[in-house]
Amino acid sequence: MTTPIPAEALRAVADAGHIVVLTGAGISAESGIPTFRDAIDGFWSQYDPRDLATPEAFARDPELVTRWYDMRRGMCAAASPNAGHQALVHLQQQVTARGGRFTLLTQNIDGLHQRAGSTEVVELHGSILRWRCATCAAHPQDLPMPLPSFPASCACGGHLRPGVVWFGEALPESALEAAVEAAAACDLFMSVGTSAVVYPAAGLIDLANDRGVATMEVNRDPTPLTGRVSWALTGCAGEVLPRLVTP
Ligand code: BJW
Ligand code: ZN
Repeated sequence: MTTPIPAEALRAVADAGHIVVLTGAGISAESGIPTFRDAIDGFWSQYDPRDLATPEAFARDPELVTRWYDMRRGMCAAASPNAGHQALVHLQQQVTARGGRFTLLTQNIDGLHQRAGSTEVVELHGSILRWRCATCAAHPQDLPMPLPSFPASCACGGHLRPGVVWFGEALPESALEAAVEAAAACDLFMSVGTSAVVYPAAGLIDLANDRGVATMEVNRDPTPLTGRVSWALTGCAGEVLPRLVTP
């Protein structure tokens, strides 16, 4: 179900001086990438993603965790940005053209915002497209798809791991600092396609809510934020965002 968009919400997007958008896996769902908490069919349905996205899982079973990430890397590389990603490119252009500021924070690791044309994207949870050695931190270039072995080896003998942030790991310092600064300064915070349960990203909206500035959610389903935003817009990001942002 897609709700009508209140005129005040449209005005807030059209008039805000500094917009922060925080995206989650829901915005890439319409590109065919399963969300983090969606079940993946077949072999991988027996695993809970929360049990694989940890340093402990990688230490315990590097082959399994590397296979899971390499399969998902293939899905991300094969996907294309959708109307939701494109609407945020238009929004960035419009806000910038009127002399305002636009900050795109994403929890997504798929690189689709950048491929759509968004610039200065703040990747809070890293990228599945960049890998590094878990031992010496070397960054291999041009990783073959699929990887040649599971786990894949570095010249130093260590294992390669995806450049994502696992549960229990710190977010990249510069990304978190940029996110906190922007959320504390914006006059409209939009949360798009995220279940809003993973911290510290889920807490960023409080930096806007606590100052009494406008907040908005765009999501297919209710989340812990739904009752706490100025406008909760129900629907798919690829349908709602283009209606919020007329090109
Ligand atoms: C649509 C749609 C459509 C579908 N249109 N909508 C405070 C309280 C409690 C716990 C903690 C806390 N602070 C920290 C923690 C611990 C932990 C945490 O938050 N746990 C909670 C789960 C309880 N956080 C951490 O461990 C973080 N690290 C940390 O805090 O470090 C501290 C530290 C400091 C110094 C030194 C050391 C440590 C790290 C969190 C990293 C999260 N990483 C992951 C995995 C990335 C790699 C991978 O993908 O495998 O990031 S977890 C996973 O969740 C992924 C996502 O980015 C993230 C958020 O998920 P997202 O994007 O919201 O997706 P879904 O699937 O949950 O939701 C999709 C939504 O879209 C749904 O709502 C759908 O309805 C909707 N939807 N189709 C619109 N078409
Ligand atoms: Zn190495």
